[in-house]
Amino acid sequence: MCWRVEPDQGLVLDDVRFAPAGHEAVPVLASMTMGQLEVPYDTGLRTTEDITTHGFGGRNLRSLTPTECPGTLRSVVVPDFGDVAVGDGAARPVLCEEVVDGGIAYRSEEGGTALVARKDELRLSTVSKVGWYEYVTQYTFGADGSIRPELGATGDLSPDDYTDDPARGWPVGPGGTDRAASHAHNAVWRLHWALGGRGGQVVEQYDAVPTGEHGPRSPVLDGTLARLKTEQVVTKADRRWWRVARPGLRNADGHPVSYQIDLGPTATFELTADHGHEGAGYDVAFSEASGCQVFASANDDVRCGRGVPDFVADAQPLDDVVAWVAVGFHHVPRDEDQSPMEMHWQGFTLTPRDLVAQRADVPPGREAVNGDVQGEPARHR
Ligand SMILES: [Cu+2]
Repeated sequence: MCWRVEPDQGLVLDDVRFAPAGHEAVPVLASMTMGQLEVPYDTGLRTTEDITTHGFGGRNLRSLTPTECPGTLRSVVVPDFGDVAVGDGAARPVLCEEVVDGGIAYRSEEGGTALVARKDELRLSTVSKVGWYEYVTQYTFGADGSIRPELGATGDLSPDDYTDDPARGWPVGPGGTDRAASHAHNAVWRLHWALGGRGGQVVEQYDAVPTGEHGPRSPVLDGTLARLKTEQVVTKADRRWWRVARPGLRNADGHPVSYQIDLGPTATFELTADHGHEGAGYDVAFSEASGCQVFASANDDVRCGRGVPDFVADAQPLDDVVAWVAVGFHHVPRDEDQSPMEMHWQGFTLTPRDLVAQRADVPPGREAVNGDVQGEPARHR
């Protein structure tokens, strides 16, 4: 994996690979970064485009200290672009690299012996100050191969965005005064897939739907995988997820390797620039990779479209796949937001599905457990 900083997107990760224990590293993503962040206020009076107007890089990308980063601080020359002026750049410590505890990875007890391990996670993060808000751009790589892109927001409530309307703000001062305006943090990540290398990628949508039939003990559901052959936008539903697979690359069980896109909590949104476009309110979009389709909205190269609805409009066949993952957080301010504001998080998870034939780090004694073992796993050796 490599990292770099762009004036608009801030942190960009390139050539992301994962090496399960005892296996060679598998290429997963050609690149991963933010594609847009909009903050529209419920009053209708203001929207900021924090990536394309202000930028997460340049001067907005803040230098870190061991207080923010107990791990390793990494420096890079950050060109001095910012909201105010353009000057020279200097090498500054902007990237935090740390290994953090990810909690219990597994526990499996048999015959009085518990096989248990915690998991390590590699975490990369940067901090960008945009106006009154300070954003943490964070990517967490689990030892299980999972990847968790997240955006944290702290700093302070904008002093310019108070309202008298109780439907559009929450009082954060004494009594009913000082209603800080509600607003959304609408983020879109851009993931350029390269499972086993660029191209040859296939996108599928999984749905499990109740049939209405009840078996003797439980309701009966039908699970289906549907191929998404062309560029399109998709929306969330219960028990729905998507995966990017590479049919030409199979694990030892003969299953195509894939990664699953799991949306966490999200308030589905339309970016303000997409208003009125068909398919503007998407949760995930899949487009064929293009070097000039960089931002989810306000994309500056108009020949390639202004944003995601334009990128998918010609329904090209998917092969070299970019996924646009949209996660919205509606922020109703509360007294505790002052001051400073406690960090709030939004994001999603990429989970390996059949990258290897068993878990990525099989502990001793479980090597033979692969499929229906007709009994207790530890006794089947
Ligand atoms: Cu907020």
